[in-house]
Amino acid sequence: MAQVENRVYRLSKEHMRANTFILLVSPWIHDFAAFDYWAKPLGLLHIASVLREEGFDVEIVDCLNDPAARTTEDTARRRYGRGPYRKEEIPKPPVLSWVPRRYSRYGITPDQFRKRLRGARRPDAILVTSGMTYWYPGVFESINIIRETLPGIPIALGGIYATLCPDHARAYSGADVVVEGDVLDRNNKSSIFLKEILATLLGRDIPAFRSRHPSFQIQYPAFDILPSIDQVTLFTSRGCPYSCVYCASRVLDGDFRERDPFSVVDEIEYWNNRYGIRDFSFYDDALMVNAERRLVPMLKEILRRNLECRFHCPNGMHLRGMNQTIAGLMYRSGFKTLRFGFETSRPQRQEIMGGKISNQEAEAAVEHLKWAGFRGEEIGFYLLCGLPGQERKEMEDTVEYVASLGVRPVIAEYSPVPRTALWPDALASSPLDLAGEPLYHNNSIFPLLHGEEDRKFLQYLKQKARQYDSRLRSRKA
Ligand code: B12
Ligand code: SF4
Repeated sequence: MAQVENRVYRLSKEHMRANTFILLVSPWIHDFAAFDYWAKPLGLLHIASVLREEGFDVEIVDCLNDPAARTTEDTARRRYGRGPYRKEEIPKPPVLSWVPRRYSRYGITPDQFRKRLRGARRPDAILVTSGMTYWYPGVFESINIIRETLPGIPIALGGIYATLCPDHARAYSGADVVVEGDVLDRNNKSSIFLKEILATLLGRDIPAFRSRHPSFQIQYPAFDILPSIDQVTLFTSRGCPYSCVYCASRVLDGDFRERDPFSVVDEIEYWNNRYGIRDFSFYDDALMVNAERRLVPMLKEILRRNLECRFHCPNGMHLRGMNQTIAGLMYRSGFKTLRFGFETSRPQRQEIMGGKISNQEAEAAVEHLKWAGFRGEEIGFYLLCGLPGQERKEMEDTVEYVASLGVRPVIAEYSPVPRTALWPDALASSPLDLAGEPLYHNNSIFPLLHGEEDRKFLQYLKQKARQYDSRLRSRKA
């Protein structure tokens, strides 16, 4: 009986939603530099999956994952699902006119964007996502063009910029609704939240959603609506149990939640079998946490099912907990790109930054990884440079220390992030109006060290890191 009732409910709900068409938009990046390091609009694709499951018609216009977002040469340079974007130089925003670098729009051209918007059926509502806070000009440009091309359609804006700078987004983006936070996993009430957003946009009530469970557990993000896919991005967990002072993970994702490792392997197998995808990247903030009950069974299962895939970890993993078993399983199951968050070799600062790793533990982790078969140039340590109060000597010592371990020092310039514990210190240390202007959060302008001397120092440090890197590569040759 329950089944019959369910079916009647489902039919009537689908009937009511039939032909309600939601267009999703993933906007451009405007920046001094951008490279596709396995970037996908994962949040929007999760939303697409839920909406489709609920009977809505869904399409996406993706300024970055459209085949036209790459020139033929860019496509030829793509490897393992990553590569350069097509770019077009545009004027710098006036507040960045002093930065001695070119500024570009990355992705498809504005005309191609208009064409994609006109090519789709007239939508009932549009959901626009956003990435880094300092990428908001690309978001605003997309919303302006949507307004011109498809006047009168309600627009909601969500994503990372909208969550971290909601007042700015409400004041200037031009969206009808600005949504903060994670819409899918809010204490299992997320789909109710998404339903409310749609009801506001459409101006009518919508029947309750069926899916009340955290969708990332069971519904795969709708990668198949992208115009092309050469890699798939995955989560095995959301959030992070740590609370590092410079990080917004908790604000964005809430509490730490883990997936069943076998369901992750099912998802990998699904994309591999159905779409021939071989490259997978993990967006987890805490892939290594609780490895014995998540990562280890997942890797064993990948090996058991004989899946021939390549795995990439562009988002820094934790070094703590790395042992021979994990390193061996990672190597054998096809991990190709390893990036770890190391930050600094200064023990005092390691403590301040959350006590996630010590030099001794880092050394042991490198030994295990190399023992398993990874080469030095496959292992990158992210180093945070330009923290409030950080001296040049500390940054240089850290680069040298990492090079001495025979792995790659990868310099990550500190980007001050609103709503983090370090934000007040960043405001106090920077002469720039970080609170009023998100463009100043850009790591490319090294927001806390932006004087001429500091810029030269950073160039020197990057050059040094590159030299160590090429030494590692030539050792291989
Ligand atoms: C994966 C990741 C990366 C990847 C690629 C990201 C990309 N797509 O371009 C890599 C590793 C390359 C990267 C690099 C960097 N990153 Co990063 N990254 C992340 C990470 C871990 C996940 C982002 C993500 O995709 N989440 C997954 C999806 C599911 O979430 P979502 O998109 O937010 O979507 C949900 C909601 O927002 C909402 N939603 C989304 N869109 C919409 C639309 C509507 C209409 C609605 C209603 C809802 C909605 O619903 C979705 C589902 O619930 C975040 C941290 C985090 N936990 O979020 C940091 C984060 C975004 N990165 C950050 C930083 C600092 C960086 C670097 C600057 C680090 C450095 N110093 O080098 C670089 C900069 C790279 C560059 N210049 O391009 C900062 C943000 C900085 C900022 N000012 O905005 C974050 C927040 C981490 C932090 N430190 O706190 N990053
Ligand atoms: S920096 Fe990494 S370890 Fe620290 S809270 Fe953020 S995601 Fe977690």
